Amino acid sequence: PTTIKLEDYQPPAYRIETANLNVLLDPTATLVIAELKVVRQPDTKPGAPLILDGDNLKLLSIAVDGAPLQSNAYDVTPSALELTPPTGDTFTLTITTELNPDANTQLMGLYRSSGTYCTQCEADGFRRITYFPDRPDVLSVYTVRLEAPRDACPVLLSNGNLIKTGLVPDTDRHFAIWHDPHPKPAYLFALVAGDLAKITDNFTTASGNPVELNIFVEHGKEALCDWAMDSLKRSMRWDEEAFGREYDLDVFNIVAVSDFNMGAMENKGLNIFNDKYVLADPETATDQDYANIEAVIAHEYFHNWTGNRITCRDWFQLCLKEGLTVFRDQEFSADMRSRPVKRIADVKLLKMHQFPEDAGPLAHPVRPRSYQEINNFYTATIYEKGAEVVRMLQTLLGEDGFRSGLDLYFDRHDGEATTIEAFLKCFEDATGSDLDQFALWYEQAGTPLVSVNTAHNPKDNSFKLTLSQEIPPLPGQQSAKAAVIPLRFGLLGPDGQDLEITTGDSTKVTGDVILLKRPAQTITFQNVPDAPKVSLLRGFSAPVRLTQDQSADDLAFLAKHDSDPYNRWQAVQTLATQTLLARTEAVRRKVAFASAADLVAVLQTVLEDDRLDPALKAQALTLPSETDTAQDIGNNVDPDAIHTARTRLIAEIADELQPLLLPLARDYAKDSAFSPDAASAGKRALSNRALHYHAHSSNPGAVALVNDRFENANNMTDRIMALTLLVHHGFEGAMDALQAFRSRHATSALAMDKWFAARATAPRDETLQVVQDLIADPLYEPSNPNRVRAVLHSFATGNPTQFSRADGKGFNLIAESVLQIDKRNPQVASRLLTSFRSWRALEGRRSSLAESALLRVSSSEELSRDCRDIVDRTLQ
Ligand code: B3K
Ligand code: ZN
Repeated sequence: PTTIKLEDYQPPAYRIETANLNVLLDPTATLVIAELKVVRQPDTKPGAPLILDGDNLKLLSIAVDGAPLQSNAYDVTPSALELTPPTGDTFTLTITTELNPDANTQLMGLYRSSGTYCTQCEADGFRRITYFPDRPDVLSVYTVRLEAPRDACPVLLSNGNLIKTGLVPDTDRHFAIWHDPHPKPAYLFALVAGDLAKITDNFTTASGNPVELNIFVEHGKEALCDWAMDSLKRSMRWDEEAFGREYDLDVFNIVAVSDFNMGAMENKGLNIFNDKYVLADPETATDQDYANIEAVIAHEYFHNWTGNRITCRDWFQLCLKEGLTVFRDQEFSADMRSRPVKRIADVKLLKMHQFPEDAGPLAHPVRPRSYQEINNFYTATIYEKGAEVVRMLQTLLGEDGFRSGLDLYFDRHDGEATTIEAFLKCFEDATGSDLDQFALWYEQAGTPLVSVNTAHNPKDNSFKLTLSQEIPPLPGQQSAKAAVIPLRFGLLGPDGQDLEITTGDSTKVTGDVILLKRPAQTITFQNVPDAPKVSLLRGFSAPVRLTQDQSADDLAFLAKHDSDPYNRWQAVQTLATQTLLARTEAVRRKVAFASAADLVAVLQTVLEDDRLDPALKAQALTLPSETDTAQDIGNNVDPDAIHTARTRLIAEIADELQPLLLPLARDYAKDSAFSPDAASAGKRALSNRALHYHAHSSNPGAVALVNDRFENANNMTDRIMALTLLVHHGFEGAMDALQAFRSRHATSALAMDKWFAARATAPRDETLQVVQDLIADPLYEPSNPNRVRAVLHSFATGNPTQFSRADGKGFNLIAESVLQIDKRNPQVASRLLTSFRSWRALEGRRSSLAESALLRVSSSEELSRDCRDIVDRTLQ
């Protein structure tokens, strides 16, 4: 396999100024006639070879300036078309290709989902539509004519504005012509054709331009689009207010399809979505779904500026658009909802997905230096760590400095395909700061470990804080340089109030931020009469791990008094982690557990604190997951021991705090009308968390209460929570509930995905067989990525004891499934394969069984490039 390297980047030899596509749609024989105006670049010698990318294309004809080329005048390989062009500065290339959308099971390029034609071109799907320089630094103005039968495809969409529609004389066909005035890379091209319903709304930009907004869905699903439309309008307004960014076309279209490899795609003016991130009503969507829809609609919309108007020079710069756009969607959700609750949710996600990635064989820098398959780099590191890096920039430069740098970026690079260097330069120029060392965040993989030591001297009332940093060695990165780490902090006095900070050294401390720039650094604070409690990394101001000696008393103190809500939550989590680690060790050694009284007391304080938002309470009451705990243990991990320790701890807390938890679980206002707003969602989250504890308790009434919640739920959040508890605990009533849920939701694929996932994640021995049965279920659809993920991905990533079974059968099931899926859809297969990424951290027996399963995948001769890349790196 070829490795593509950042250092090998060469600007394109030819650009395509305009691309006129005429697409004659047919399920098995679509014709694409591409008329490309090619412009030779100043540095390119006249007549230098022109190489166009292609993948799985049937070439019918090719002409230069209208003259057909004979087949000896060009070379076609499986991945390219090469020809010697005319020596002039510009010429026109006309290429006709034939495609078979129905045979496209990879869901890259042009394919059909439930009969609707749609496209996915990022990162390199356009080359599956026509021969083209399929790279993000070739920007072209597109005019697209679509033609299809009127009956089958009344709706014809492409990027930009609609120019013309009409009938094709003497046929049953019609056409539409779309023109996108904004030059764009091929990965942002899209078309959709089919028989779809739409809901319409409108928006007036800050400058007074009217914009038509449409969401297209399958007929009958119109009523499920209101939340998405509302989210879109709020996103558009917010981007104007928060970043001064206006929309720039007459129409903004969103199309929801059911077969989609990822969440959604930001094609210019024509976003295509996995319908999971569009469709919602209380009957089928959870509170989490509502929040996700709001965030993904916003994310794709925000790409219009960060990604589309300013795009990436090459795919190594992927975080330029993704990290920045995730940062923007996080800020949007924080403004729409509770900022601390959103921050905690984002950090949990980062620790759950990105930290393990960054600690294992698939670790890579936020800006990778090489890749074999770019589609494997749409990772938590590029997205979520990428967003954290942008957030640190904001912390370092302050809100005003950050905003002025971003304004300069929009100003300076609008219409360009650019780089991380150019991005950082804008912040340097706007604020006069030097970001050389900061740039290391883009270059080095691995999560820095920050260690903390303190010393209080009552004689001179001084307090010393010594901080050091290191990045543990990784494959291909033996040593790392010190990064610049902004640590937001506070020192708490005996009354729990933040002390006034006095230190002589302003190069290390600015306001409430410590800048850790060297491998180790000591800061001395003056006027500190009593040893303070240190609250470090407030708001999770840097994507690092912290090791700090903190007693249960210190943590209880912080959990109660810290003025930073994130760190209040973190203190509870740290205490819970300490308890979980000690108890996991006790399970393994078969010795008695230490008391959990400290943790119980802290949770009690949380529950009794009337000032706390219910959503925050729910988060504080959620113990670190089994995956988090495995990550904290680091090596020789026994998932069964973690599971046993965690389950027993939950049961103990449930019994101890029953007087507080039971009323929350029981007296929840189930009759009040449903509303998806954040405050109502927070109340549901807290009640469901209490119900979750109660289900683990020794109270004999628990089974009845969970059944009752299932039967009386008036929304999906409550219903699926209750169903999951019934199934995971094997409670009486579970089978009936599964049946009832299935009858009720048989026609909603999104609701049924939850049913499949609830079953696949049950931490029970029989789940292995259940998963095999689920794959054989008539409702299982191997061609539908959401359904495959609901079963297999849920099992592999959400069921640690069963995936990592001591008999290896969980690994084998996933390995076999990967091989099966790979034949149809490499992107879905390789994503599933990444669930092995922490295999080396498992205890000996399990890790060697995981290795055998990986070797079995590796030995397949027909592996896609996607899976080959993942399996090679995972085994390295
Ligand atoms: N840019 C797309 C992701 C494309 C993934 C290609 N394998 C969605 C997004 O990040 O908004
Ligand atoms: Zn994105």
